[in-house]
Formats: sequence, C-alpha cells, structure tokens
Amino acid sequence: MAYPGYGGGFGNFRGQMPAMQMGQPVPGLGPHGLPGEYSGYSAYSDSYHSAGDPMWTYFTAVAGQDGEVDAEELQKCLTQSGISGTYSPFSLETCRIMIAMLDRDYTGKMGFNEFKELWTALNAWKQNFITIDQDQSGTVEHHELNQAIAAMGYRLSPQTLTTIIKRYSKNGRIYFDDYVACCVKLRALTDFFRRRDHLQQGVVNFVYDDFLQGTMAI
Ligand SMILES: [Ca+2]
Ligand SMILES: [Ca+2]
Repeated sequence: MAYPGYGGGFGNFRGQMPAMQMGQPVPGLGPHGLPGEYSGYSAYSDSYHSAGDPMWTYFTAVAGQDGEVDAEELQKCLTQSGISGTYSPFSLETCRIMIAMLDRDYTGKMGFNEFKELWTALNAWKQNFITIDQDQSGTVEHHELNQAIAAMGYRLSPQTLTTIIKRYSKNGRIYFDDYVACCVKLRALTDFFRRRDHLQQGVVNFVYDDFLQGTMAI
C-alpha cells in the first residue's frame, strides 16, 4: 500500500483530537487571554449557550457586523494572538485552508461553533509543533519534518519531502502557520485520493473536473 496510514488525528478538524492535547493553553497567546477548553459543545448550540461562553465576546469582536469570521478577520486575530511566534502576519493562505476544512455550509466563513472548533484544533497543532521542534528553534527543519511526517504514518519519497520543504519553508525553516497549512493540506489531499482508491493500491484514475474540484478547494 502506498500510504499505510497517516494517524495522529492532526489535520482532521472534523475528527477526534488526541485527548491529551485538547484544551491546552496556547503558549505565546496575546493580550486577549483566550480560554483554552472548548470541547463537548453541541453542533446546534449557538443560540443556547453562547451568551454564557467566555469565547463568545471574543468571537463577536473578531467576527464584526456579519457575525461570521472570514479569512481576513481570522488572519488579523491570529496575527494579534502571536500564535505563530513571529512578528510577521499569520499566513492568509493557512486561514483560507482552515476555513475550507471547517466550512460545512460553504459560506466561506466561520460561525461561532466552527470558530471554537478551529481554536481547539489550533491548540492541538501548537502542541504538536512544539513536540516536532526538537531543538526548540521555534521552527521545523527538514529532519524534524521528516520524522514528524513519518510519525504521522505517511510514507513519502525523499524527493516529495524536499518538494514540501521547498514549498512551505522560509530559508529552510517552516514556521507554525506554514506548518499547519502543510499538514492540513497533506491530510486533505490524502483523504481525497484515498476515497477514490477503492482497492487501496495507491493508484487512482481521475476525471479532470473531479481532480480540479478536489484539489482547488483546499
Ligand atoms: Ca465578518
Ligand atoms: Ca527546529
């Protein structure tokens, strides 16, 4: 089999995050002091529980008048939160990818529950990133990504890994926001491929339009 697994749960915003890593505070969080524990909410609880939820005030401030968070608003809030550990703006591309993963009603924006789900996922990503960054340089380098991807269960050729590094790094270093984009995309594309690989042989025949629809959306 070409891809004997890609475990870990990372990148699957709709799936289960590892229990240990849920609700961890995000290191380096900014002045907002965002609460970290958001699990167990129901999918339709917006109007029932939001008033007493400490995250609600923050969400409404970020979302603005339309009551939903789009990619630019998310970028602004994540840049201000300092979660990526740099002074440069949080990647807009990563924001778009994360919204695409969570956007069940295809509005291109996030409602309150989607926003909370994203926050939980980001906390888990941050913990994952800190674990991967073994030399604590604040970035993930080639050998660290190599190990991380293998640990998630992917089997990629050295050439593919090099291509990924080139695409997502700055001077050979992958920063948190680019790391999230990289892992989420890797997961989503693998899922897309695997759903069509009925014999699990690592070979798929695509219809052109299907291929474009699946890959361009991510
Ligand atoms: Ca908005
Ligand atoms: Ca490192």
